[in-house]
Amino acid sequence: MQNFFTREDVLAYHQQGVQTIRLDSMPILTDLARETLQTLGMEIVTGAAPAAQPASRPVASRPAAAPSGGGSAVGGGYGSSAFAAPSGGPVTAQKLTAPGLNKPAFRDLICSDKKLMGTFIGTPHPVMTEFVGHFGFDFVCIDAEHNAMHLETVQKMLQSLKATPTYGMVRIPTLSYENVAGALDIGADALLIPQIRTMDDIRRLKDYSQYPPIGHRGSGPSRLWDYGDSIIQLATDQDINRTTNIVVQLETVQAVEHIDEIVQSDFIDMFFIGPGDLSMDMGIFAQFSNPRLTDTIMLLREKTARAGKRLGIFAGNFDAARNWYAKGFDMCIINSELALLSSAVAGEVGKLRSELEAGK
Ligand code: 3PY
Ligand code: MG
Repeated sequence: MQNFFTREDVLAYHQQGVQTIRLDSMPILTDLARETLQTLGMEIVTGAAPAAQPASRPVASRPAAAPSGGGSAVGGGYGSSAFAAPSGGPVTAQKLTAPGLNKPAFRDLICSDKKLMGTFIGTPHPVMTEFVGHFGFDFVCIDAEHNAMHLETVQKMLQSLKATPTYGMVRIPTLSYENVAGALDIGADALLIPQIRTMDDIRRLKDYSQYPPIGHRGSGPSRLWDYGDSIIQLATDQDINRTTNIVVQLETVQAVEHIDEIVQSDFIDMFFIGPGDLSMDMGIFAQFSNPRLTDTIMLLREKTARAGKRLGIFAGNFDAARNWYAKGFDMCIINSELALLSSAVAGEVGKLRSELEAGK
């Protein structure tokens, strides 16, 4: 029977100060175990243990009742490795999630000085998401605000990105506990929060998105925690709330009025201007060259920069994105996959038809 070796196993050795783990034979490593070994500079070697090595493996957490006869128990859920007492014994938990590309945390990008590029996904289907996931964007933003997709669909779309180099941000439809905690639990790499208006909205967002003692987000064996396999991190990582990436939209007059307070929110990693709704709220819908709008956008740019916050903006096309990057913006969401498709086709069908008809 081949053993599986999970992140919790690595952490258990690490807590005992072991850097080089000696085992009789090489176990199957889950991708999280491999990542953790790498991060902690640890290694597994096979062969006889020197006298100083612990004789048995310090298993952090195993299923309480492993099947008899040496059968392999499947990890995941509260009944699995996550909360069982350290007890030693054979490693039997198996990771349920398929291995994906070894991407660094999205946080490393969001908090870097890299100019980020993404597009909205409006088609509620994993095939389109996966397809766009190979275009070279840093991320796609699954837009559940303006499209008919609920968490079940969004989860499948996020799963489809796992084998692409692209991250999955999710724009939730409204500010509610179900949407914020739910989208994080299904594994969104970042959340985009629309229609924020007041400091009360900001306080609610903080409460829903952060684990205690900062907020009241509930913990559970969700996809985010490998269905329970890696939920022990909630106990071992004192700074676990910092793994949550929150991007807040500035697209209302009220948000502009409260900007000095809003930019001080420490749990927000980036802001994002929605020029469509902002112009709508200002009574000048889609007048994108109106100085009232452009001055407001640049005021928001100045205020966020002064507070040391990164700022993104919606761009209608690639030229608009070039323009915003040149003005110091850190991230652009360049329209949507449907708009990009439409612009590739626009005029071409009619042009070819006219040519064919002219040649008759
Ligand atoms: C807006 O322009 O209102 C947006 O939300 C763009 O994403
Ligand atoms: Mg908007």
